[in-house]
Amino acid sequence: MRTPIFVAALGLSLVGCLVGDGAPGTGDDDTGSLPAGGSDPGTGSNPNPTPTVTAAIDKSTVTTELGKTELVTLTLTSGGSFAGDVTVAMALVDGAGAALTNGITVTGAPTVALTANNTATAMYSVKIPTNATGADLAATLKLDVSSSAGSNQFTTALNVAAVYNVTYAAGLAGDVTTHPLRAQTFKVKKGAKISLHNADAAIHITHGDGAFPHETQGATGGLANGTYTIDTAALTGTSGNIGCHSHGTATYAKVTIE
Ligand SMILES: [Cu+2]
Repeated sequence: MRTPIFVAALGLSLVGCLVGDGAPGTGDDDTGSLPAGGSDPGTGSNPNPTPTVTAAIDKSTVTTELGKTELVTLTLTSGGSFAGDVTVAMALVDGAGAALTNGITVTGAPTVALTANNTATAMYSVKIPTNATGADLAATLKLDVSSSAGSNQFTTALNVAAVYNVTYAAGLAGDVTTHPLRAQTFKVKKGAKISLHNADAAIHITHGDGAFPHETQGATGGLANGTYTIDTAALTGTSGNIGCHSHGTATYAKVTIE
C-alpha cells in the first residue's frame, strides 16, 4: 500500500482518495484509503488500472488572528493514469455550517489540472481582515474536491483569536520608515484587542489618542520585549491614532472601532 507511505513522507494530516462513493469517510481520512473492493491496480501488471485521485491537505487546524493570511496546501496525486481537471470548491463556514459574513475570504485555484501518474499542488489562501471579529471565532475552511474519479471533502478548523498583533521588529531602532503602523488605516470590531510587542532593543512607547489610551511614558513604557495591549471592549470612543510616541507622528495609524 503506497498511500500510507505517501502520508508519512509528506507529514500530511489528512488524505483520502477521490472514489466514486463521494463520501468523506468516517474519520479515517488521515490513514489514507484506496478504492474499496480490492480495486487497487497494483504496480503495473494491470492493463486497465482504475483511475484515482488521491488528495490531501497539509493542515487540519489553523490557529490564527486578525490581520493574518494563512495558506492551506492541497496535494493531488494521479493514480491509474488519471488525467484531467480536479475541481476544488472553497467555502468558509461558522460553527453552525453557515457561510461566514465577516469579511474572511478564501482564494485559490478552482480547478487543478492533473496529468497521468503525477502530483500537483494548489495553495488556498485564507485572509482575515483586522475587523473580522470582536470575539474569538471558530470557523471551518471546506474544500470540496471532485473529479471524474470521485469526490471528497476536506476541512481545516480555523481558530481566529480576536487580537491584532503588531510587532516592532528587532533592529528597527529609530527608523520611522519601517515602523509597523506607519501610514496605516485599519478597523477593528469592538471587543478585539490591539497588541503591540516591542521585539526591538530600542524603546518604542505606544502613543494613543482619541479612543485609545496612551502607554505609560517614562522609565517603564515601551521597553524591549514589552507588550502593550489595548482592549477595545473597555473603550467608549470609536476612533483615534495609535503609533510610536518615541519616534513621532509619522508612525501613527488611523484606527476605527466598529
Ligand atoms: Cu518607535
